[in-house]
Amino acid sequence: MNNVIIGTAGHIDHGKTTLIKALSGIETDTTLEEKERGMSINLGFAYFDLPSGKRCGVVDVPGHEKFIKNMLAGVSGINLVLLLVDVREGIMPQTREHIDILSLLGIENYIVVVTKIDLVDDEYRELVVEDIKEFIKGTSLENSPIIEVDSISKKGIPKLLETIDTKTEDIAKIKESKNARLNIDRSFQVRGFGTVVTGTLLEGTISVGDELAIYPHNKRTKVRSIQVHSEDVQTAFAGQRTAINLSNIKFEDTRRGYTLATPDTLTKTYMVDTEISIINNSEYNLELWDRVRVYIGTTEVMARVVPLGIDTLEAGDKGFVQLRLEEEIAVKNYDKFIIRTYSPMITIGGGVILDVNPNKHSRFNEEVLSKLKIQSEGNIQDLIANYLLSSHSYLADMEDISKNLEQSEEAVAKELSNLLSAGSVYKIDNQYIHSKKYDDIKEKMLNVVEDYHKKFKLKIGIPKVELLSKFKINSKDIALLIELLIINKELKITNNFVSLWNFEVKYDSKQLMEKNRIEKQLLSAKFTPPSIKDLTKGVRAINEVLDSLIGNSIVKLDEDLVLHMDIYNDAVTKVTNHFEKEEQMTLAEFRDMTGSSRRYSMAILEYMDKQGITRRVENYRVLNK
Ligand SMILES: Nc1nc2c(ncn2[C@@H]2O[C@H](COP(=O)(O)OP(=O)(O)OP(=O)(O)O)[C@@H](O)[C@H]2O)c(=O)[nH]1
Ligand SMILES: [Mg+2]
Repeated sequence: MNNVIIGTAGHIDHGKTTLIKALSGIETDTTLEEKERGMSINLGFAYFDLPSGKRCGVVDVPGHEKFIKNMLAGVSGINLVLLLVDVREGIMPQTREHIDILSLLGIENYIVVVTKIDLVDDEYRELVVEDIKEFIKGTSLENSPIIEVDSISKKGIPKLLETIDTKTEDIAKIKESKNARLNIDRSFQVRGFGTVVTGTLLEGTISVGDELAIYPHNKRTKVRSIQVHSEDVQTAFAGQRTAINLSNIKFEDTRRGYTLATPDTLTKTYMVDTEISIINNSEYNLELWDRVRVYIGTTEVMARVVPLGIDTLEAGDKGFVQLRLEEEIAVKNYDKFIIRTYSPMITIGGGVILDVNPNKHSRFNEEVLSKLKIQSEGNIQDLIANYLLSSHSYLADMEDISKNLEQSEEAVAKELSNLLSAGSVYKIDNQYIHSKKYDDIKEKMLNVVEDYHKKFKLKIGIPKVELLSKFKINSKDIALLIELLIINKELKITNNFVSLWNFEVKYDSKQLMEKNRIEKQLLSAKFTPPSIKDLTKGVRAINEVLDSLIGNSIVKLDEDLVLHMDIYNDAVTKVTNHFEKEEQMTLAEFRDMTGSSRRYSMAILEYMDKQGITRRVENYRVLNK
């Protein structure tokens, strides 16, 4: 792992800032107030090099319980935590609260640092270390190394550096992502430069010149320059502490809590479905309409609680909750957050977002609960099926799926092929549809076609454009769905008329007689057919028979003229042959080829133009390529 961000944690005055100074030489308590009061109020930032040469970024957090909000803004993006314990005091309230918060956020890598060992004797120190070991049993810190230091004389610091080096070797690689995201933890104005924001780049890369969006207001900005650990760089990578100089943006539009990200990659929302865990020793429960503080990324918002499938979440419980937020946030599925009570402010739990864009649910809806369960378990195959089933459109392509589920296209492709062979999903032209949605659209479509057949018994089918117009689905998707139904032998298409797969026009004997007569007459008339009026003698029943043959054995050239299909095909062959030798064809040439008149030739060629076979240029025609 190349980029490591180390965070501090621990009770007030336990020596976090002093340790960071011992490691990096950087004093992170920078404000006058911090210096005068001898405590950290806001986040501090530093960096240092490990014995292996690796450079680490550091976020130093305040320990005072009043500033937990700042501490929470600092932990976004941290991958190793130094949990500090003052040897004279042992585990204290904020030691516990920080451990709770970090565990709820899913942070897995810790080093416990026992500080101020110069102030006690060896026996006392050993007792405290034993106590700490006892305390971390069963927590996410169990098995973490415990290092003892005196940050003033730097005793134990080399050992700590070595331990950090080994610890950071096996930290899992940050998830690859094309899209950049950085939760802003500071923003300031630099004379002559304009606006600068800082934060840990959580995913993706940011390069000079990139156009990015600031969420949640979604204003666009451009990257003018980038610094990583005080050095100018062209590109910042995921996992780096980054300072970005932005152009085209007002300073007021950047502040802690906002997010800098690739445009159109986060969802702005006032409501999220989540799974929340309540800490084991919480004195507070979560009940319907409780007002809580939600800390997500570097922001804090108020929210109302709507438990789903459960009435109350008590200490140690884990359950689904819809959060109704009082301000808009911009997030992704699987983002983690912390919940604190409104007043007094106490950490009671934390969770993960399962749906960034849900509806309001009735609280005990089985379908909703089972979907959330699938989201929570995170099995990719189920997630894909879930997504295809609940997305607003019928069809989705691979890019769409992998973007929404934040999975690689490779993983999605593998699972899709499993779903295809299991028959849970259908594929058409690189688009996928869930079998339940397929069944739904199939039923609707077959009903429309069947109704048409009932109404127009002698017509070979419903014109395709008419069928398309019956559905309020974008025309490209509906055309693909028709194609899929044809492939699956539910529908068939003849010259742009759609019918049920098994449908055949059935004539009675009288109609059959008329059919034969019309076809024979048209065949023998070749390129000079009688008009429709002459063929039907204006009789409605005959007209119906003639109508039924359109697209089948005859071609309708215009309102007056029809041609036998064989004759028309013959004309097409003649024209194609002509263009094998010639570039152009005049109306007269066509007339001579077919032995017809000018009037007929014009109608036939105009029809061929409409069919896209030929194209008119000035007073001649060319092959339409
Ligand atoms: N003797 C001794 N003093 C220490 C050591 N580490 C810290 N101190 C002192 O302990 C006091 C508090 O240290 P800080 O580093 O400010 O503590 P902190 O954890 O950053 O405090 P907050 O940020 O306010 O939570 C300071 O006076 C330090 O000089 C140590 O290892 N040995
Ligand atoms: Mg401090």
